[in-house]
Amino acid sequence: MRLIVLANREPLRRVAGGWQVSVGGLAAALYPALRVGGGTWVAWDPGGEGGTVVVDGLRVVRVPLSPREVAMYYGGLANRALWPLAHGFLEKFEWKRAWWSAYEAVNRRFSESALDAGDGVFWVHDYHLSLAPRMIRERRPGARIGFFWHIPWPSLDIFSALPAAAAVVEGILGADLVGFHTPEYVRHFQAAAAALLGAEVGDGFVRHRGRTVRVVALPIGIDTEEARRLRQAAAPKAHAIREAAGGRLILVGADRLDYTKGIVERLEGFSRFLARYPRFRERVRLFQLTTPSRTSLPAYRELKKAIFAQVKAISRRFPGALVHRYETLGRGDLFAYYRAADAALVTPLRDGMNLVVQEYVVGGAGLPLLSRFAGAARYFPEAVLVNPYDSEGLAEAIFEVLSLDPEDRDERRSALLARARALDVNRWRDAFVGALVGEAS
Ligand code: GDG
Repeated sequence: MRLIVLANREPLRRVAGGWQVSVGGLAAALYPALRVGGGTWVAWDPGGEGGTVVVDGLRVVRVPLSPREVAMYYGGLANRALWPLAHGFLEKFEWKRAWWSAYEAVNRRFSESALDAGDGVFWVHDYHLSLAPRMIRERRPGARIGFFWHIPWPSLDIFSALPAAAAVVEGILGADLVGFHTPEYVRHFQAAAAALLGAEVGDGFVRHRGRTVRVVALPIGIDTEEARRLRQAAAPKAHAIREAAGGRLILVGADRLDYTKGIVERLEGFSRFLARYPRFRERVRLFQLTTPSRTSLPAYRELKKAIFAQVKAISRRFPGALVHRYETLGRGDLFAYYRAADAALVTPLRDGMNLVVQEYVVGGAGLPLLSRFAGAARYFPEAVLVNPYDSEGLAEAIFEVLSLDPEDRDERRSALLARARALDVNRWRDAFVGALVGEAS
């Protein structure tokens, strides 16, 4: 079987004298499946040159986009329309017809590049490329096509705000198999298909225009073996972090700078915790690790300002209790913080799944606080589940997690570890591809 993956981001990073397949995330997970039979990955080329590169047996077809297309397809439709809507942030949702036209054109370009890659099984990823399954189907009706939506699928009343809502659902239904992280997102997608297209829906399927599309909940995990290795290698750096903290208990938060991640609300909760439990003021340090993201968009620039102002205020009020690092850390450094931390604060306001909590479960030393509104909450019930909007509740949960009986904590940790292993990303990939290809026989 030859796999042809379509995803916005390319699975490459530049190294001296050429390219390397990137080490983390989706790329690393799909790579083993792509190498079998000489797979292809179609992605946006941020350098704008285009062309094909072959790295370690993987062909990467790079789609060049003009700056205008990037601003409209990626900065506009994907990240100012679909992203906020999918996460339930109606007040941040914006719509422009020109963005939609650019989105259609770019989806077409990706689809054509994928079709030009020859015969194979297509696997399309995420909200940037929702129209590609149908576009591929139109040109190659017998194709085998899978689609995975990595972010939440909102309820119908929210999704209906999108003027192109029906076209997005119809685009996705070009696939044979559609995957989401949770049964709730599956139900919401089916409700949209029924209401907007008049499709027939039932247990695990949507029937539309004479075709039956399977719709499944298949939660993504992390590469647990890689995380275990990173944890082991992080021992010296974790020790140095603890030493430098001078005996304080350590908390960690790690996120892309994004309004869905609840960073402002988390810092507010932390500040309340320190105000309410004075004896912890000199006994705790929170490392908030924030990776720059979508920096050209106004909402992200405003959020950055708000976070920096808040960090300043908290640091003034409680010296030494908060360290904010705004940069992209290497994986080794990230895992050193996980390993050093007595608890993690994973408190998104809404998240399709959330991988950070899984990384902390494998790489960390204590229990995570986990938002009820992350897809991961239903798969990690032994975490300390919180409502991220409730700063007083967060303050109490921080107290609770730092005061847990060690036996209880360790039991819950083992249970969480078993759950992370069960979701391993290699299983996820094999389950999705297996279901997709199995349907062909
Ligand atoms: C989307 C959905 C879904 C973070 N800081 C650094 C760094 N990271 C890495 C983490 C983790 C990844 O970024 C973030 O993954 P999440 O799942 O938490 O969030 P999104 O980026 O929003 O991902 C999400 C996911 O897709 C998969 O389907 O779970 O719900 O929103 O791996 O470790 N990595 C490095 N330096 C950092 O400073 N190297």
